[in-house]
Amino acid sequence: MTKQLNIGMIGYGFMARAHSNAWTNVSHFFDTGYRPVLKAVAARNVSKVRHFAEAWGYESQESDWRHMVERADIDAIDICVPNDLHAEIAIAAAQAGKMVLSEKPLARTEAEGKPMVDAVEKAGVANMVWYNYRRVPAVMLIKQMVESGRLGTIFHYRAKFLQDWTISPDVPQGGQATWRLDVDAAGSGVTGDLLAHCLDTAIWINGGISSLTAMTETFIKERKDAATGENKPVGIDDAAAVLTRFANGSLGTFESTRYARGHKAGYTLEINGEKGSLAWDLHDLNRVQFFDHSVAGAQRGWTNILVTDGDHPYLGKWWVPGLIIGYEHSFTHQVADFLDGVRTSKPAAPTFREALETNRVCDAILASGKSGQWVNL
Ligand code: 4PW
Repeated sequence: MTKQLNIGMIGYGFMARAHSNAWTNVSHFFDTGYRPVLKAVAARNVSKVRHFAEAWGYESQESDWRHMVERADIDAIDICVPNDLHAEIAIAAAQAGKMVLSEKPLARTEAEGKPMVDAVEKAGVANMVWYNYRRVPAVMLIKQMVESGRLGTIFHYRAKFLQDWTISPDVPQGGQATWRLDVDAAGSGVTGDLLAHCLDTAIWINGGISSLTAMTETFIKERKDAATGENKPVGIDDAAAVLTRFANGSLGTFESTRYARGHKAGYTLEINGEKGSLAWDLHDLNRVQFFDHSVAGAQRGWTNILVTDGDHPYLGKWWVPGLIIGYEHSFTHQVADFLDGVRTSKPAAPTFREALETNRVCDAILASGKSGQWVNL
């Protein structure tokens, strides 16, 4: 019998829309045993939260997330607010016995994330961090191909996440749309916001990172505070380039920046192994590029796997073979896996504990960016 699961959303920004869409759609396509209900949304700005509630069909609204966490009719709290609020909300929600889902990164630092892990584990509540790119079918297929040995020994893992939206010095820091530039709210710049995705995918596919060295830069040193209009120093990293060694012996290179003119969300990855290579590009997200060295002679070369068939990860739940899906589906897949995890008591990854590792690596990148030294993890 399908059970109702009442969702309490905190926040009304871009990510709250992506998550609300997933909660709304999941039971139309996936049989998880649960039917999420958009029960309440909380945020301080009463008129904006009302507008959001109406647009998405939330049954009620709260102006203080604390009230929502205390409500008996809420089963799961979904945190879609700036990073500095994740810990306090997640810990309160876990203590109130709610399932907790947090937008990435788990926290601003590993130290801030650790009590969140302790809280959800002590309370025994289901928990997950929204690293959604794992749930792109093509990325999941890459994971399956690597695991099944199609590449053999892995030599290189390479990933980039490129944007260009902060090149103008007129972009302020702080505030609704630009909190990602305020170090107090975000904890870091591209490292926690963009590289964290690349690292999460990399660790999931290729295993743990054992050491790294990083170069980070803040190109624009002062920006206006969105609230006061005063100039203040910029504390985030605008760009990061990282060299890593993985525990399996392979080498990693990672780059993220918000200063790559022309790029808006340029997430690409490539893996090179003894028997072949695999590559993926977010802007062509239904395709995997595969070089299979076992193909003989003249026919050997890069080929396309169009990930649109019923036997590809998640695809059998959507349309007829050959039809494509998009960014938003990765969130629906993550919700489906989360609900399956609740039903089977096999938690969907990444749990808070698993996502803490990405925070640990991010901390090491920022430390190495400052010191110029290699860091052992
Ligand atoms: O999590 C990331 C965001 O903060 C996203 O995946 C892309 O980059 C889109 O917005 C930012």
